[in-house]
Amino acid sequence: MSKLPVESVEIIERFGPTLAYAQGARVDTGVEPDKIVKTHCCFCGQQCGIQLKVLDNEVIGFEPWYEFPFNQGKLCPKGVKRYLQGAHPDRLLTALERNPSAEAGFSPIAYSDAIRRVASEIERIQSTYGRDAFAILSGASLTTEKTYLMGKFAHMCLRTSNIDYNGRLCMVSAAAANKKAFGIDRAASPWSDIIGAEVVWVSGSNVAECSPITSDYIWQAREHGAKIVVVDPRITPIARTANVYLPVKPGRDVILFNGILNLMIERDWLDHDFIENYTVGFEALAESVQEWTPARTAQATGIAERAIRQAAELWGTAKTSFLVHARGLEHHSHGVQNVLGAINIVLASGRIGRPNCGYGTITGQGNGQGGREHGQKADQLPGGRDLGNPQHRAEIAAVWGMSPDDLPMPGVDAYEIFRKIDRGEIKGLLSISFNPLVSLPDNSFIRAQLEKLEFYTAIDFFLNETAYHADIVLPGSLHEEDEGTVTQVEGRVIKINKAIECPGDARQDWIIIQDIAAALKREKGFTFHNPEAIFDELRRASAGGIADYSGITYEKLETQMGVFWPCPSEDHPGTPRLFERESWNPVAKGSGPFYFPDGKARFNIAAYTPPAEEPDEAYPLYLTTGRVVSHYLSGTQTRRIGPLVDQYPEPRLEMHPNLAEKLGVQTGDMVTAESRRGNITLPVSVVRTIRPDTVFVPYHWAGRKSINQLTISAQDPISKIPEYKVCAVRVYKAQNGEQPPAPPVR
Ligand SMILES: Nc1nc2c(c(=O)[nH]1)N[C@H]1C(S)=C(S)[C@@H](COP(=O)(O)OP(=O)(O)OC[C@H]3O[C@@H](n4cnc5c(=O)[nH]c(N)nc54)[C@H](O)[C@@H]3O)O[C@H]1N2
Ligand SMILES: Nc1nc2c(c(=O)[nH]1)N[C@H]1C(S)=C(S)[C@@H](COP(=O)(O)OP(=O)(O)OC[C@H]3O[C@@H](n4cnc5c(=O)[nH]c(N)nc54)[C@H](O)[C@@H]3O)O[C@H]1N2
Ligand code: SF4
Ligand SMILES: [Mo]
Repeated sequence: MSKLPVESVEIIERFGPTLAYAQGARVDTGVEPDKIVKTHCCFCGQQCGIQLKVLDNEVIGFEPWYEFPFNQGKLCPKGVKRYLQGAHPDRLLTALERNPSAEAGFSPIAYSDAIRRVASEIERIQSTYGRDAFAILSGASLTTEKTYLMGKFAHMCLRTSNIDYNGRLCMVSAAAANKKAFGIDRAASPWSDIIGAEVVWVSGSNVAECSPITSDYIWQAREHGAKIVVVDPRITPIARTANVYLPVKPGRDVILFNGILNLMIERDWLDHDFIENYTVGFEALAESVQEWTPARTAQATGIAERAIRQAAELWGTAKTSFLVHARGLEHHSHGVQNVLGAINIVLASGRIGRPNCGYGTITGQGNGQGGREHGQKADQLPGGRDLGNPQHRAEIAAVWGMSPDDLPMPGVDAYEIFRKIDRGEIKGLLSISFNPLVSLPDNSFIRAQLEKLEFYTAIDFFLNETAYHADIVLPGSLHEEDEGTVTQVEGRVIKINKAIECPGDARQDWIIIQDIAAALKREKGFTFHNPEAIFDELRRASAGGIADYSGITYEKLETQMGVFWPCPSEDHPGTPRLFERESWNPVAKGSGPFYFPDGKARFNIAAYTPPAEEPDEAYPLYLTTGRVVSHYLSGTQTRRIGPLVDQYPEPRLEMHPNLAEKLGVQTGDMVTAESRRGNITLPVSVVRTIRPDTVFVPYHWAGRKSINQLTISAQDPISKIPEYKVCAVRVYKAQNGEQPPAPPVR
């Protein structure tokens, strides 16, 4: 059964006009709503509280929710405009089946027929090629209930090893490093600790555009006199107000942290008591950073030695501090080492686990935190347990009422799933809340693999670019069409409330998954009647694990406006600040507050390895990629919200005036950027806010506007995160403003 080739690019051109605007939406004109629903934003990991105004089963606007403690009514442009997406004409209202001709696209099909077809293809593929030949790609925009159900569906219903999720592209470097250093993967401190910190250190995070409410916390700190240090190859909005800005050469952060630690040791800016009593491994680390003298650090990072010394002194002498980082540190083939470097300077300072001191990665996806805890990760079981650990397998098998021997062994990461398709080991795929054709690096490889699948089904509320390649598309639910929980950036579990019913034949995602299980006649364990029932099982499954939710109830979430995990019993208040000496800790038997048997944190030697691809004569510039404030991820949602499209209609390439002069281009000119994998032609934006050896392009667009045509599929050996933040390119003025042909699909 071979797949009909469908070129995404052509489809985008055909469907072009409807992609851009949410014309159908009723705009808030002060009409009295039927009801107002307190819930949270559907986009980033800040999960701002918002009140949705609902009229006739349509979200028509919003009101600020001032009482919700995290954002206190504040919202960014995406949160303000999110309500426009629901009424978009592209909203999937029926299941779709691919027509037998590539020209004709899809036709609506009855929901029950679509489910039957999915089940029979799963059955056929698993019985012909083995259980692991059917893979699942899941997402961290889903509620925690759904992510739990996806893990259970893969491991218990399909018994396939091959499930992974889009958090693999996101916070896994931080997760791996946090587990190595602290034994737990969660922000160490609530954001309220930022406000009273003397120094706030921000590495690789464009907070003003990507975690706007976090910038508000940093501004409040500054108003209280805090000094701000920002490390980024670009002078992002937060960097413009920093006391010390360090314009690091892409891929060198670990060197910088090692250089800072070298100075902390030399000047004795260390908390000896903390290091001795609550950590292990400092001596070996101290020896390893000897080589990173200020002069060598400056030379390797491209930062002036004076600025490095200033930053070290601010950090070293502070009494309270908060260090945050995001993907600029983590999206590297040595992302875990970068994060370990950051954690080392925090531990050496001893400023963690007490008021006004803290550390955390800024979670990206809406449920980036909850979505990485309960079993949709390739090697994971609920409660942050390990699929490879016999005791953990037995614990979860007991909750699920199955034999541990029937649980599959750990599978592979999301990119490796595509390599397995290439090798013919995976023949079928179900994806939910993931758009890999836009979001994975070197995406012409991904397109080729989608064409090799014998069967592919996607669950989404829009026909995203990956779903163009599906055989069956199932209409899932928007955030406001379902209830459940998510865990936001600080580790606070919160409640998402349903505002409207799914339109047409669309269904809540968890119902779709249970319908597939029933059609497979494997419904045991998949007969939940509502998200709360799933949550109650999740609570039991998480009990005794590191990510312990057992004491959290929907009622508690509503009345307390969120509960921080771990929360091991119903009378437990939750744990806003980790690593306080008196904090509850199921693992530590020793005297320390960290999540290892001896209670001590681990220093880890953080080694420098260069990025997988460095500039050379043929490709002399660094390309780094990321985001802009008005678009979200692969753009499936925000490219359909008119006012956000108007703010930033298409990708632009940022370059420094010195480079622009060398290339003979000005703002607005079309340039072509080329890597060893692909090319893109787009307008240039000449800015003084970027290193002259680096160009930046946001990644929210598809087809020939996707910068992931150029990025490299190199991955961190531990976390398997792709190296989105560094590859080598050449850039030149586009001939007659035209785009060269795309390289042939490999
Ligand atoms: N507007 C908006 N907000 C979002 C999202 C979105 O798509 N749009 N997505 C959400 C998600 S899932 C995520 S993961 C977060 C991402 O949030 P961020 O990580 O803050 O955003 P990015 O733009 O990916 O990258 C951050 C910064 O890293 C810098 N950088 C590049 N290379 C390096 C390097 O080698 N070292 C250092 N120190 N910095 C480097 C870039 O210049 C950029 O300013 O945002 C979340 N919020
Ligand atoms: N070049 C480059 N590439 C990157 C990055 C970068 O910095 N540079 N960043 C990476 C990062 S950090 C991330 S997180 C990834 C994100 O990449 P993806 O996860 O692929 O991006 P999304 O746009 O979130 O795609 C999710 C899909 O889920 C759908 N969806 C959202 N909510 C729900 C829901 O509740 N139910 C269902 N059924 N569907 C839902 C949306 O409509 C969308 O089609 O991109 C990565 N790609
Ligand atoms: S900061 Fe994030 S959660 Fe808050 S409104 Fe903006 S996109 Fe939504
Ligand atoms: Mo992300």
